[in-house]
Amino acid sequence: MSDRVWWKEAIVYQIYPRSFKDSNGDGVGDLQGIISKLDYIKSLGVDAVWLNPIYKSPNDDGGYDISDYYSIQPEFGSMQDFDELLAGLHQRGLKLIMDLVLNHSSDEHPWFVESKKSKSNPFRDYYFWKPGKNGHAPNNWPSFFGGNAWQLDEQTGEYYLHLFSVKQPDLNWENTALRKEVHELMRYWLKRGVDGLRLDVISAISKRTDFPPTDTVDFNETIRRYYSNGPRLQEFIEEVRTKVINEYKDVMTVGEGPGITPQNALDYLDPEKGLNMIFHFGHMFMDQGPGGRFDPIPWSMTDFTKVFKTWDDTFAKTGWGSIFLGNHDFARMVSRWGDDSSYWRESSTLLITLLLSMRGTPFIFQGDEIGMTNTKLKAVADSKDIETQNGWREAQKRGMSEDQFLSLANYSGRDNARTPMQWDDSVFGGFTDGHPWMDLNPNKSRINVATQTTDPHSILNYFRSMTSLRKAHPVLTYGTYEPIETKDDRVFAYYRQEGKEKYQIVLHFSNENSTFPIPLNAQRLIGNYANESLSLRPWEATIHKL
Ligand code: ISL
Ligand code: CA
Repeated sequence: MSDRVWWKEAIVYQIYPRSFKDSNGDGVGDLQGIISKLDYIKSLGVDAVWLNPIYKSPNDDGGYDISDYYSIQPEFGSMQDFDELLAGLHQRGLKLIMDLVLNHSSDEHPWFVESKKSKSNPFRDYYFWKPGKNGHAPNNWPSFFGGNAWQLDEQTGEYYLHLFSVKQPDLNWENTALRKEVHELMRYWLKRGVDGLRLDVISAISKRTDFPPTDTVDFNETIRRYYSNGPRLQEFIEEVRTKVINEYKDVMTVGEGPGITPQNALDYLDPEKGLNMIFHFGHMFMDQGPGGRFDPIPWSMTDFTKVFKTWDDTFAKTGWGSIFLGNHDFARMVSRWGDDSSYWRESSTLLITLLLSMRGTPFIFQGDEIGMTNTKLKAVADSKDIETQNGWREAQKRGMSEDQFLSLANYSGRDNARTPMQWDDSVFGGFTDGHPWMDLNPNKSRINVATQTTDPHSILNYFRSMTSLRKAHPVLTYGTYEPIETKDDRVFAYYRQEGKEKYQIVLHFSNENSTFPIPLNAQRLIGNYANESLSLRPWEATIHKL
């Protein structure tokens, strides 16, 4: 167990501030709200908090469109509130990871406002501008949020690149002055005492500046081949690491890596020159067809378990993995991988067992510790997400009905993850005293923190037991990962081992019964059913020390 560092041992709790806790009755979660819940966060047994973006933003894409990297979104509070939050976390021994969005800015950022003014503006080159081709966009790149990724600007008659929404123009990292600005803003937050950075779509910061047209209709393939892993990626990351990150002690970096593959992931993770970790989407994109998020395809348990093996093998060489089963961009983990009706408790706790017994730093999304589930939009107009709104616009062009589209959005849309946190069974779930910016999931009266706090068998209390178990047995953090072959593909089983210390984890992804041998003399450390049994019950999860 050499090479011990805090971020390998940390369990990270992800907070979507808009939906966590409102302190002043305007219906929007805020920093004072988070401050009021710090003891709750600490009680979970986690070590760090990752905050989704809290910077000034027109909020076209949930704050991922930043108009000022140096100030706090007024709805969320002030810089003073931020310092208070940071101090409050540190007092409790918790670290803070900030989310920096550096692949693009808001179109309302002063850089873009300038850049738009004329072809000769000094900020022109901070973004990607191109003339059209025969009256059309410069190439056929599709945007993540539907439509073409180039937008015509009437004033100068050129197009700018926006891989995400039209209000998120891509920043041009080829420009040295822009890169200096980026380094400066990172220093600003690190100087304030932030412990780590999550770098949004870091895989896309280096563009193929000849902008070759994509020749595939498969969106995720386009991400892999055209948007990610560009020619200067390693150089840009190395510059960030050596000129900025290394100036501060013990700072952790985790990149978000849509489009990375096991073959190129390690390019990001050089111990001296790279990031510490990168989120891959092996399992998250598994059920997406060529059309991406709103084009679901079936997935199998074999595909699912293979992802963990492939990626553990990758990071076993160098680097370090990160484990997550949901976040603010995807469906709720229990609705997606578990059974959120008949076996809601069992499958939630099974997924928690998986998350906290894998090699790699676990990231848990707010609400998953109480088994929050997907919500149901009744009309597309109820969606608060630009991806869903735009997806519907595109779907209509293909002749889809609203009901058809809603079934897709309710399966995989981002609104599912973004409903307000369910603190208690009151009208607005204890999230706000005012009117919430987004409807709560109606199941808040059944699924909430208050009820689960007092129930010893709750998902919440199981989560706490799992975090302390992981801490008590460092082999669950550092030990090797070895999948066990099983006859029943609904049984996901593996060993974690270091030297003579060995653990067996068995996770039964099914509503039926099954069996799996437990070696004699094995000691059961935890399980999501009260007693041991010779058979495997629906969604049973166990950890044994061998
Ligand atoms: O969710 C996805 C698939 O549709 C991902 O591809 C996701 O859009 C992608 O990983 C980028 O996500 C990040 O950057 C976006 C922002 O909307 C997401 O919330 C953020 O996590 C643009 O900044
Ligand atoms: Ca508020």
